[in-house]
Amino acid sequence: MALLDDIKQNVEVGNRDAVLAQVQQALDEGTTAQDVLAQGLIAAMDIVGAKMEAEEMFIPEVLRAAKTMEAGLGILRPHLAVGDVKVQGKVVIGTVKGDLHDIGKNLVAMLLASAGFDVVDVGINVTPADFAKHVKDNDANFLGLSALLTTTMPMMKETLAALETAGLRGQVKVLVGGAPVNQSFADQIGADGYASDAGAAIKVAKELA
Ligand code: B1M
Repeated sequence: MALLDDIKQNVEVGNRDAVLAQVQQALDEGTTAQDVLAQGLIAAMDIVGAKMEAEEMFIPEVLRAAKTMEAGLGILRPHLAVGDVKVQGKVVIGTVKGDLHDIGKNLVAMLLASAGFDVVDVGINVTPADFAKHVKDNDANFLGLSALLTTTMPMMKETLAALETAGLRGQVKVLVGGAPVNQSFADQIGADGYASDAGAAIKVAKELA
């Protein structure tokens, strides 16, 4: 669809005003929020990622695209609610130590909240000890860990170890995700669940609840 292609291109070049207008236009024309997200916003970040890898785009431009994507997400937010508002449990969610990527984590947090989970987003670059502290302070029964870098994936295992050390592992189900993470890694580190995207995260969290 031409409009979704335009959104994709405008996210890529960081044209915020155009993205805000076009995301709204797409919704007004009856395109679902899920399609705008997948075929417009997320598709753009996949292109940005490929260009970043090929050194055709650099950090300031990537950051601009990321901020533009988040602005578009702001318009989609109320339309992504899944309608089930029964409280499903308390989730602490964050991006692991050494990792500053938060768009995917924010999306997962947003959809979990809209699915009825009580979500405490503790941000980015969170140490294992701080995750354990947040779980304890919030009396959470879920912990969501996001990692976007192969170099930060080991922090997930360290976070599980910190929960164990703090005597909290038994009270909390740990859900992991992020582009380099997969089911076999999740199994290997002893996480309770893995989700490949935000939609799957809700499904897995509900299964674990
Ligand atoms: Co970064 N970066 N980045 N980056 N960046 C990637 C991840 C990379 C794949 C790009 C590439 O080279 N192709 C690459 C990682 C390579 C690797 O490790 N294998 C990379 C790199 C190398 C880096 C730096 C090291 C670059 C440098 O400095 N030389 C640096 C590291 C900084 C750091 O973290 N310490 C860096 C920096 C940045 C920016 C700051 C510029 C910016 C982040 C801005 C921000 O997040 N606020 C950025 C961006 C934007 C990207 C790409 C282009 C896009 C990420 C994104 O937001 N995607 C990314 C390439 C890519 O992924 N295509 C890339 C959209 C988002 C909706 O998807 O985050 O995958 P995603 O989340 C999905 C799923 O993964 C899943 O659900 C989400 C929604 O469907 N999910 C979960 C995520 N968390 C989950 C948790 C769950 C369940 C599911 O349960 C709890």
